[in-house]
Amino acid sequence: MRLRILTLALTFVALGALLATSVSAAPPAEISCSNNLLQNAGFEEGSRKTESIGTSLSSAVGNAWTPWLLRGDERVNREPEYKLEDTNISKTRFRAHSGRYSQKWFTSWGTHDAGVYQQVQVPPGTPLTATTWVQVYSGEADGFNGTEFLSDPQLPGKYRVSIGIDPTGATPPGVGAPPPDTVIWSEPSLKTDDWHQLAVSAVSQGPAVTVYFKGQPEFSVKHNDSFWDDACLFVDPALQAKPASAAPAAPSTQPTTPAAPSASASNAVMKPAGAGADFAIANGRFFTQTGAGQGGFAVVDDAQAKFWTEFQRLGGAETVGYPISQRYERDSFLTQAFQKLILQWRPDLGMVTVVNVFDEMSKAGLDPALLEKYQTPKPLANFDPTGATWAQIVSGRQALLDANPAIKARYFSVADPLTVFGLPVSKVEDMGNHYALRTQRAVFQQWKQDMPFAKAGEVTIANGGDLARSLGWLGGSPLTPTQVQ
Ligand SMILES: [Ca+2]
Repeated sequence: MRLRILTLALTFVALGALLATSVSAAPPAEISCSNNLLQNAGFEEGSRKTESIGTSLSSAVGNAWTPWLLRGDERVNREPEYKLEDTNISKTRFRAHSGRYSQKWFTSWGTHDAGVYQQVQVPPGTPLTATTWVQVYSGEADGFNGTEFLSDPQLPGKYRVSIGIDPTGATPPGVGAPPPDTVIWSEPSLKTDDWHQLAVSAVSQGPAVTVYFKGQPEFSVKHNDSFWDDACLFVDPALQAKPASAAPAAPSTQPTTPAAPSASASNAVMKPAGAGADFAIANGRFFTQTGAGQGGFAVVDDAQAKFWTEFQRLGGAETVGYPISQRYERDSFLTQAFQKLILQWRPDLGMVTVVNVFDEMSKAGLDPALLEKYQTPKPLANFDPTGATWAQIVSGRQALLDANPAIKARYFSVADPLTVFGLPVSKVEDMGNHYALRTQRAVFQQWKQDMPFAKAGEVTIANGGDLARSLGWLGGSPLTPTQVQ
């Protein structure tokens, strides 16, 4: 204890020297929210205890959000406690930006490097802006003025807050791990007490982006609390019309597409908005759409395997997706991962088979993550009748599609749905803003409302290969693109 008092006293001396240089940035214009892609953005839709996913304290986090934090010692990077602030019972100042609740995390006499995140599915190449309102209460003294608690200006915690977007949709591997290096962060704000808005912009690179909040006090004072409310993630077409540096709080560098080689004038396959070029190479084709500006992946026929022939036979990019890996060996078969399907060359058959990627992720224990992060229904257990023939199993499984004619029509829209999608493995489930049905190799989503990438009523197919990569199931596979000269 004596050591701690000494440490605090030294901290205060250092703080006094820093006060003179304290500055505050001019507040930016308020950014309004429309067509919010975040769930539970105002923290009014319930919370859950998070001990089961790795927090050690009795923390609770708003539904649809996941905590992240670094673990240090009791004073530096201490694990914060997460709570929903309930302004109906709060005796402090008004700590919800709107509604009844805000998300709060805090440490007492400790710093932290922590926050929450939420992953959102968007198509690659989508320009996005994320915003949130935040309020900070930080300092050594309680600062109670009779009606509310105010931050201590004499001995502040120098509590920095920022918002980030990971354009690749990556998430930390677990509680205790930092956000990925790929996150683009807003400039940290040091403002205390008043609600103010943070903003950051990015263009999505994969099938999802992840929105992060971060609180990071510098000094281990008594109060290091932050409150977060009314977040928003929206498609921001303005980002495409002006340079990145002109956008509010935009990253200084945007992903760039390498100079297209002359061959790019050849026939292009179907490509999503914002995608780069693909072009013919010997015995196949080279795709830069999934190279994140760092090159691309070849799909070719050679003496070992005929991925290019098979890619075309299965319907090309529309059905298979663009390649997201080099060739690699899995289960002793030569394998290549694409956005939608993962293909394995079978020399015994002279053709590829499609990996049952959702069945495999289920075996790997990823059903909870698939449900939480991608609203993928859990598979049915013991569904097929004992002793059923293959034809009876197929018939019974495909009858699950009858619950949603639009999803059923999309499933049967390909020539060989069993090969491309596999058997249905879930019922049609209501996921809030869409209905979802899971198959062995794909997830079908019918949207209830207009989305940036789909009209209300439209059915889209989640990219199984991309989800597998995002959840780490492709870990160890060669995912680095080949450079383009
Ligand atoms: Ca609220």
